[in-house]
Amino acid sequence: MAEPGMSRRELLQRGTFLAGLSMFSFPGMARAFQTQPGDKVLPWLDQPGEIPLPDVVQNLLDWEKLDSWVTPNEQFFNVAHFERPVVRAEDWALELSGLVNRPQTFSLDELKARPRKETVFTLECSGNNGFDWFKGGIGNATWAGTPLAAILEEAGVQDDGIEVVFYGRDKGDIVVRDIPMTQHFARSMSLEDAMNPDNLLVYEMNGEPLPQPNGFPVRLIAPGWYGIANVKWLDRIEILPTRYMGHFMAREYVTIRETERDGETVWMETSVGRARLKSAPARVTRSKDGPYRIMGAAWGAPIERVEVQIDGGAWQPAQLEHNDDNAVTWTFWQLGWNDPAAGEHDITSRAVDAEGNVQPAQDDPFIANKHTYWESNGQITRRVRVA
Ligand SMILES: Nc1nc2c(c(=O)[nH]1)N[C@H]1C(S)=C(S)[C@@H](COP(=O)(O)O)O[C@H]1N2
Ligand SMILES: [Mo]
Repeated sequence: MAEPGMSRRELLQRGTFLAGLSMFSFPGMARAFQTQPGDKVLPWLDQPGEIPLPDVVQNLLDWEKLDSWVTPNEQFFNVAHFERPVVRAEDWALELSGLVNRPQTFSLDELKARPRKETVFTLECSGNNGFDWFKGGIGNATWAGTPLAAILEEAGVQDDGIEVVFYGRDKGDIVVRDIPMTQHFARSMSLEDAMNPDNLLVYEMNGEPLPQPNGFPVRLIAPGWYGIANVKWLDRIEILPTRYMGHFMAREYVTIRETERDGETVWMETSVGRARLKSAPARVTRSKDGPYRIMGAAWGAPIERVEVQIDGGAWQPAQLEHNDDNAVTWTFWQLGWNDPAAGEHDITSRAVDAEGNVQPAQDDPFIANKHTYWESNGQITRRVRVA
């Protein structure tokens, strides 16, 4: 939403200015919450429960310990639906086939010899906040690789090629209509979405070779998309003349919403795709000399502002930090909390994007009438006790 008195052009200029400034004055790793020595974290009363699928979801972000805008690799969550294949770079190649004039195979060295591009992107699992144990399926990293678009262009996608399928090395057993199958993990995008210049074939994460749980040696990074689209252990790209309806496109990672249309209930099923506007309280601290502070993050769209509500009271504007004015990296925020009464308190945050969209409340029909757990971007409430 535009500030009063600011033209579109001024806003754009401000955006460019802020982007330049932040690159200049905060080299990624140095960015952090401004915590003072002696700050004490008040533990959340609603701690996430045990992960019921410890083979699938690992290393979730501990919000209370979050202190770096870029998530160190060893603190980055990971999700694997089938297995975590250990791939040796020497035994790996990326195959590009299907409706292309020049099918290609790339070794890791060949990919690394191509133009290198870095991007900072906050990756969130679309299942995050879909369960009480799942609150930390998010992290922010600097990813380095080579643009996908040039590779597709050089291969020459044929006129009837409309869909790009990305396959992982990992595979597993699934049963559909009583048919048992062993399939590789796969996700697809329309050719137009795949050609987005921001998409990278990534071989580095925060300056290190891509860690094995995060897809070594190469993964797709599609900034602005939920985690599921960012295929790890990538070893095959195939161009199809039709939409792809694989397991993780058309059966799992399908959001089911009950909607209303002219008084009729219409059930909508959509494949999980682009990230959604969201925020979360990260932690509450108490400093040595008294004052309390609430800190958190907001992501999924260009963040215009974040507001915080305590015990259902008035929404108070938080102060934004590290707001890169883009849709693909998280913004940190904080709010001073003066003289909270002793006892338990509810803390809720909501983000507002540059177009004025507000992160939905939990009782908003958009969330309340969603029957699957993916894309749970409703407002998050956490609970603390003040002594
Ligand atoms: N090959 C492959 N890629 C995958 C997955 C997978 O199971 N196999 N999981 C996806 C999901 S659901 C998420 S949330 C992200 C998580 O990325 P990370 O493990 O690097 O955090 O990877 C995606 N890419
Ligand atoms: Mo995910």
